[in-house]
Amino acid sequence: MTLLDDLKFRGLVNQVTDEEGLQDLLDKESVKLYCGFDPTGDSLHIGHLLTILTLRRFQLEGHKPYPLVGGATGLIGDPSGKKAERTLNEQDVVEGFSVKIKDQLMRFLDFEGENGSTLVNNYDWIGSMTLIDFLRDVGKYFGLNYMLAKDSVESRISTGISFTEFTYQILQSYDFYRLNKEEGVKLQIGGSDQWGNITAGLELIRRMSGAEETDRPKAFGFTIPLVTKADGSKFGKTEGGAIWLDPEKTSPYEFYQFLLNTDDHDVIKFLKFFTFLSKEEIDQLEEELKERAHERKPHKKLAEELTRFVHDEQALVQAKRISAALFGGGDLKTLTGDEVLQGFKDVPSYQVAEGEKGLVDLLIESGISSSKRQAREDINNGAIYINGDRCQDVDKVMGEANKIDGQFTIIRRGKKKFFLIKY
Ligand code: 383
Repeated sequence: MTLLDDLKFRGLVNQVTDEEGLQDLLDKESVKLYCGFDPTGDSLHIGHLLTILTLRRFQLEGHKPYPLVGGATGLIGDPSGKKAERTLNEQDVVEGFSVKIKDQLMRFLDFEGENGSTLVNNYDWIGSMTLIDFLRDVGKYFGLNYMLAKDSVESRISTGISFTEFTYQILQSYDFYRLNKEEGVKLQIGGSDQWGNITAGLELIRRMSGAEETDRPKAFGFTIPLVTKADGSKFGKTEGGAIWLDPEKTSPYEFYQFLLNTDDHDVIKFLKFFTFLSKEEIDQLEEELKERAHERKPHKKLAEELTRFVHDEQALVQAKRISAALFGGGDLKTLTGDEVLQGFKDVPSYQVAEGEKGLVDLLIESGISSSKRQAREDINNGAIYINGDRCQDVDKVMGEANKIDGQFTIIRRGKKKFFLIKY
């Protein structure tokens, strides 16, 4: 199967400027391709992952990715797909974000070997450009009507768009031109929201390099679809916010659980999008879903593959251990302190003083039970669990033996109310 056929099988081809031409080029040489990421936050999120994985698919077939950090464009703000004007971030904030985004990109692509990636930052060429040069050498190639007709602008005419964001398409176009001219980059990829900016770049390359003579463009554009869900809700958002790739913002356990909870209607599509499993393996899992849906094998595979890719094997093992301890009848007492913190990040927690303490006092001090009477009643009724074990002893004295990894006690009241005691 050729790379393009594989991308088609996965549903990853949204639009291509000249499919036949691109196929020829990919057959002929190791193609340099790029995709940009603006530092608008301190981490990439799961919405960015599909383009990163697509860069990786090209790389695995021998092509050379140029991930680009938008140190300059991040100071301006892309109006594509945005309903309202963005607020500008301070320059030092954008610089800080750039470093973080760069570090993340470095983890997902190979930087060694013949087709090792080259990381670039458009601040390196846009940052030092003068206004006069910009207007004379680049702006002159852009017709106002052409710019106004772009979706990103057209959709904002009635609600408003600043000159700053209006100009964005010229900057991204200039990047493509620069990378094409200086590095021989011939392909830009992005999500479907980037189609307007990508085609504007191709137009600029054509005009500035005078490539009209040849009947085929010197460069190509390719977009992948936006990730949509069968139920129409937005992918990658939970009650707790976005699913981030930074383990400090979304723990590997949360990341794993998010994927494990994928809807049956989406799971095969997501396996194609997000994993490197072969067509045969995915077909097999589709059968599993039909025959033994309750076993959730495809969901487990999706969560495993992607947690391992974004985090690592150890993080995956932890995520599975936490999941088993919480939902699979596993033993809470065998978790490490770090695993407890991941698994119980969102439950109420209480800091209590060290030393021996009666269970009744602990329940009151931490606010789990509202009064001494209530605490005794809860214990007598069998509603209180210490680290997963029911405790009906009202005289129970808590000690070292009730701590997990010497740091925590997990109290459960009733079926599902968890509390984390920290010492
Ligand atoms: C900047 C300079 C370039 C080329 C691209 C850019 C960034 C681009 C953009 N991309 C999004 C982002 O940065 O705004 N103008 O958050 C997202 N991408 C990728 C993909 C996506 C897009 O980083 O669809 C989702 O992740 O293209 O929204 O010279």
